[in-house]
Amino acid sequence: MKSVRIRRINLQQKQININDEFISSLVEEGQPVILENTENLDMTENWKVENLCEKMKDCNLSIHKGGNLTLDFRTKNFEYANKYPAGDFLREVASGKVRYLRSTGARRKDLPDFEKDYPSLSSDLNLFKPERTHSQILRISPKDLEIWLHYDTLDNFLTQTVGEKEVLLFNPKDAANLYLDGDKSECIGEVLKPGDVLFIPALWFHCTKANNFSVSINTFFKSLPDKMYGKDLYGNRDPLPVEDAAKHLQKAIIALKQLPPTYQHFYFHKLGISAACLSDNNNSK
Ligand code: AKG
Repeated sequence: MKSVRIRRINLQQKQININDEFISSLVEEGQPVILENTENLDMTENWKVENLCEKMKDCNLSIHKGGNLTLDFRTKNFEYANKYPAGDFLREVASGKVRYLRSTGARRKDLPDFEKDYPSLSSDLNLFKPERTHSQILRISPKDLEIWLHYDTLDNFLTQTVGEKEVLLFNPKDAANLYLDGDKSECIGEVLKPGDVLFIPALWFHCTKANNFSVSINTFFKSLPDKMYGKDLYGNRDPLPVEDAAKHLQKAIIALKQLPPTYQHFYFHKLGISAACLSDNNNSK
């Protein structure tokens, strides 16, 4: 398996301000990058568990609760618990219990908005917010908690504020053979330290493991034209043109299924080949 070192950009050394122009250049490049030496994002001292308990004392949380540190969305080896007092949650996380916060909005249908939902925390940080931010999500995990491999359809900044977190990333090009062909898979494993910000381009598969008590905030933002996004609470709904294409594809499959198996096989293959040609053309532009 080919392992590639992820690029790190030291913001202070390079005198870079994170602004929308810089963000557009990252999106254009389409590669994961760690931004390090960011100002005022390392909360190791300010957000010790007892400080967090005080700052979040009025919060009731919707959390993931389970018995296995490897959370798996497909087998749902956890349950959701609502109205969980933040103090109980934080102390349980600190003692290593399987609890995980992926913050939700004020009401179930609201998008998470870290600044609005947790003002006592957000006022401590100098967290940048891209102009086209979709949602900002607070994530708190115990030591050794692993999050399943997945991709999101929005671009993302994952900001590490307390503790270390390992992140494994896979290029979307490897989607078809992530598990099968190690030779062709590109694997990028990295450790995020407090103050690091990882840019995860849309569609890059990622999974994480907290090395210790960990607090992160992730910011989903949009980079396709607005009209391509549907209503989406979690940042993982396919762009509308993809949903449209899927409907056409479904129609194509129904049409081809009228034919005898030999014809079906031949024409599925033939249409598959033309789809591959189309993507080659796109790549060479
Ligand atoms: C994301 O930012 O999309 C993640 O999946 C982060 C999960 C985590 O670090 O807890």
